[in-house]
Amino acid sequence: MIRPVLLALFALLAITPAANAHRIKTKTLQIDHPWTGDMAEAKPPFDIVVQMVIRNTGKAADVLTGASSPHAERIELVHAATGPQKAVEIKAGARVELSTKSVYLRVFGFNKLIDTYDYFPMTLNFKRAGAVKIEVMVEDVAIDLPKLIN
Ligand SMILES: [Cu+2]
Repeated sequence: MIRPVLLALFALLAITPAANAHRIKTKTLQIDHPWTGDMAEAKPPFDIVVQMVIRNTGKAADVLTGASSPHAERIELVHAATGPQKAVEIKAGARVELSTKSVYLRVFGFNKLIDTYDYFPMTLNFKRAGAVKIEVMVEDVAIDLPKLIN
């Protein structure tokens, strides 16, 4: 016999928005919706761009120093206007958006076609929080690869 309480719980689970599921939390960081564009018919290896929002919920500044993925030759922080960048500081309480409008993660030599709405693994490296594993979603939109400066 299924009790009404259980039924109510199932109903709640069913309406939980998908966006809430795509948040990675550590003690001091909250990473929302890391994503890349539709890979369409790209032929591996190819370059992609990864965007996300990082919030520092801790009491001390942290610094994103790099990233890696088993599917990537290498990943670099790149500023759309000024080129390669060593790190991105996220002050205590601050929110930083990694996007092609400013600083973004540029993935070189991605070696696998991932279907739209699927995910691939990436590790972000922070000075304080250390290695943080995330899953990057392949969205149903195209991202133009910004021209590389330098
Ligand atoms: Cu997401």
